[in-house]
Amino acid sequence: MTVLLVALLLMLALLSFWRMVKGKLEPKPNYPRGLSSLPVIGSLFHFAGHTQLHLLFHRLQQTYGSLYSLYMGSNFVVVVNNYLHAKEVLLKKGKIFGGRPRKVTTDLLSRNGKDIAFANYSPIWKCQRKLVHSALSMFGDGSLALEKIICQEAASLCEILSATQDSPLDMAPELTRGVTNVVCSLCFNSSYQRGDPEFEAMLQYSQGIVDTVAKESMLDIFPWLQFFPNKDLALLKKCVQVRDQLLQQKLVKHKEMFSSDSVNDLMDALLRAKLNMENNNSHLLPGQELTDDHLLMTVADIFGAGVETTTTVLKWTVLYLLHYPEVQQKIQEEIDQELGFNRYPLLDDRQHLPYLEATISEILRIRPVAPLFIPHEALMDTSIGEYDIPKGAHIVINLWSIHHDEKEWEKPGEFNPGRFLDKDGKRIYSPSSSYLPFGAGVRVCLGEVLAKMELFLFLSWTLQRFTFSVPEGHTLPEPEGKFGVVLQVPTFKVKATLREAWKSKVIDQ
Ligand code: PLO
Repeated sequence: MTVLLVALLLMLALLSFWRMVKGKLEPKPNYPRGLSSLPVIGSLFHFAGHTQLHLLFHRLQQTYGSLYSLYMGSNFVVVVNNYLHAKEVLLKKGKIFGGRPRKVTTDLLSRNGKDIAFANYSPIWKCQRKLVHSALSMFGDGSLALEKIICQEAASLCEILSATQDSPLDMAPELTRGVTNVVCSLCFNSSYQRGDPEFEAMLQYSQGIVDTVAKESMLDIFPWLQFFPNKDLALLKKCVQVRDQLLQQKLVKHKEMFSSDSVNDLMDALLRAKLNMENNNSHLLPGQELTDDHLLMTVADIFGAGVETTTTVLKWTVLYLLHYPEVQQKIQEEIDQELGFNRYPLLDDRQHLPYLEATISEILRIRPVAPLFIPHEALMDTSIGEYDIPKGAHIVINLWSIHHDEKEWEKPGEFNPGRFLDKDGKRIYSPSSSYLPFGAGVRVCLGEVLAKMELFLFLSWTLQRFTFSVPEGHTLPEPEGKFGVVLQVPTFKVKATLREAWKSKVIDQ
């Protein structure tokens, strides 16, 4: 008996010794330095009172360095504030970091990730992206059609500005309608008139979605909250329902009118691809077919992204022009010199208007559309720099920090379009690689070309004809954005004054 006991004790001692040795031989994973955390809530107590997450994450670098980790509830999150690490995640290891964390709000928005922006990396996702990419180049970049559509919308915006001239105007809905009509032509081959009730409904639901989705809210951190009454969740559900009804109507109409010989918009292109895939069903694996849900959610993404992002940048630009009238004047002088007053701007003029192009680049730097992008998820154990990253970690890339890095940008807080110009002021270039307004890698923005076309045309058209200023009795709007899925611009009014040379002219296209 005693022999047995001694043998047992000896075995236990050996086992623990072996474990200790093994522990020493196998080093602990070297995770990025972490914020302190508590069970259940994780590191959330560091966030108390902070709604501007991008600014908080930027500031935390002072204590924790540019790459650090924290717990959002029980999720392990790595925050990347440096562009070299960001490029490692997005470009070098793009596929490994190509996942998206599942969230209550984005699952609701995208029918459990059947869209592009919030869906995981998968064969069907790659197919959706490819389809959208080729549709965009078919209707957009490759042809003159889109340029014409944007110019039409820019002209209609100018008409509204001249009709409301000199009286204070909230430009937001007007800009949104212009941009919406461009995306509407692309997606559905249709457009909205001013005051169209469907457009008003769209404005409302879209705002509701922007206010509630993907902003690291408690609902996303603690998914069980969805089973309790929650104001944000109720609003999101209502808005998604309105959006889905509108989309469903469009799908039904497109199906009725569909002919594979005449593909006029993105919805037609997706319908054709779906039919083609069904006809060659030998290639279809279960769970990999393009369903109606995939189709609707893809269009919803392109539509939502197309509207919300470009409109936001246009609003930021007008806001900054109010703060910097000298920049506005310089853009106008350049337009006057290169184009004069007898013709309207075209895409070909981009190369001749470097100061306007530099202004757009600077706006995208100083007020990035998505300051934290959309979080990525590591699909396997991997690393960033010298640090280990476990499978399932959420990666938040802080584009705000990348665009405000003092080692990369001179006085990053200052608005200075000139930084994007060579010393003769004739050519646009990026003085630093710490600049990723459209992201990079496998999930790079699909709409970059379209967005740049729209920004250039809307701004050159309006600034050729009008000067923006703060209306009498109004104050300059603060350039503070509100953090969310996009960095939201405050509401403000402008006075648009028709420039001297245009007073005797009619705006025609
Ligand atoms: C904007 C509100 C819409 O109603 C739905 C929508 C769809 C796609 C989202 C977009 C919103 C916000 C900006 C997003 C875009 C996909 C890619 C883009 C997140 C929520 C960015 C900036 O990454």
